[in-house]
Amino acid sequence: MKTANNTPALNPTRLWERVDALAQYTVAGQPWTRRAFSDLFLQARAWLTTQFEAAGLTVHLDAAGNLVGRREGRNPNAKPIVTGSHCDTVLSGGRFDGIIGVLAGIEVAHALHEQGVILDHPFEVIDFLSEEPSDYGISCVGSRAIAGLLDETMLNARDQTGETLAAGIARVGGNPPALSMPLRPTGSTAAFVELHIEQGPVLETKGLPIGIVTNIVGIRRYKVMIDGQPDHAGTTPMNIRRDALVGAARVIEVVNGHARSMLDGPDYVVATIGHLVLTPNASNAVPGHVEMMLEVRSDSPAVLRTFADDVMSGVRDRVESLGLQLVCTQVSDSLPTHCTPFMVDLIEQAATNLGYACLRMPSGAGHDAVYLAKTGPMGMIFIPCLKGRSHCPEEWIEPRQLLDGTRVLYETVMALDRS
Ligand code: HGY
Ligand code: MN
Ligand code: MN
Ligand code: MN
Repeated sequence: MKTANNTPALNPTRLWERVDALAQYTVAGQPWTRRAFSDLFLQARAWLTTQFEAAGLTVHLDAAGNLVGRREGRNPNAKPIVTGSHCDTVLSGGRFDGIIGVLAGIEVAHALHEQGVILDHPFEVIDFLSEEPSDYGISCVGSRAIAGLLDETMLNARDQTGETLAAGIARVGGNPPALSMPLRPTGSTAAFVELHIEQGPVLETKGLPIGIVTNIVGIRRYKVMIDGQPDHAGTTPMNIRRDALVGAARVIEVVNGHARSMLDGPDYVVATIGHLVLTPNASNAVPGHVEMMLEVRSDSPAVLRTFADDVMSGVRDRVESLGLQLVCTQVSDSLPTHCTPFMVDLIEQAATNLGYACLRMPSGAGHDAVYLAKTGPMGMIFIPCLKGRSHCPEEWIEPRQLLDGTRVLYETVMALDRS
């Protein structure tokens, strides 16, 4: 099962070739973009299916549109050991965020298949649908559904074409009516472990090859709408304008200032307005309407609960004094999540057994693992990425780093199977 130098029979060349192959499914001229629910995403899914099958996995789509590869174990009553992540990207994102968790899972399955190793537990590799915030405004669509947390409001959310999330899920092969219940109830998995790039600078700065995640931030997302009045930019005097973008600028300034004011506090707090749609968006028209997305992340439930209200109550007068209307509506919520302590220990042991120095650390990024934690024990493995950059075309890792992470994933799966 292991080659001479104590390395499982993983095939780093095949693994990296899959990274390159999957990266080709990107919007021409907009590397690297593969938005969930898009035709390109479906083409990538079709390719992934062939790779799952080549790795000896039987493949099916679950009711939430997650692509599930499964390898049966010796014990038909044993709960599955599950790994996976997501192959969708943000706009002009990277080639590794989420993707390496799916491809490393396939490589572990492929090595088991080639070695004829039958585990005690079933082993599953999942490509979760739409981990990134989708055009419907909802992130972690497939993993939320697994936990039974994709509610009616979310399923009825519409994208800019007017399609509902439920219709989108059906279009990619899911079955929305089956989503009123958790697809995987609490206790239905033996364990879930996800390999992911750190998307931050800590491991690279410390020169460490492996991170073991201790906890994952909670994320709250809000739609902020500012209504003013579109007018001619040349003939409307400054004192009677109702310029929605000026109001948006005041909100953005207060969001940023409020999060900065917590920099030296006890909690991890970041807040971002990264998506903004301006109407009519013409150089010679006074902006009439702004719709933007606010996201707040923290390891403190109290901060998540109060941040947006504190900001809006603090800025409302200054926006409404411009003759504008300000409406802030919560769109989604994920609580801060702790990785299962024995999983943290087990991953650390696996990495140490392989000779890797490693670091226990929090995740400022959200992950599907947050929702898989509802189904059973959960752990995450981090590898460094270049300058900690992610959600941008500069995202990069070296083949060696991917192999390091995949070896730790393999050892973790084997240790879970023995436990
Ligand atoms: O946004 C996140 O935290 C993740 O990278 N999708
Ligand atoms: Mn991401
Ligand atoms: Mn990700
Ligand atoms: Mn067991």
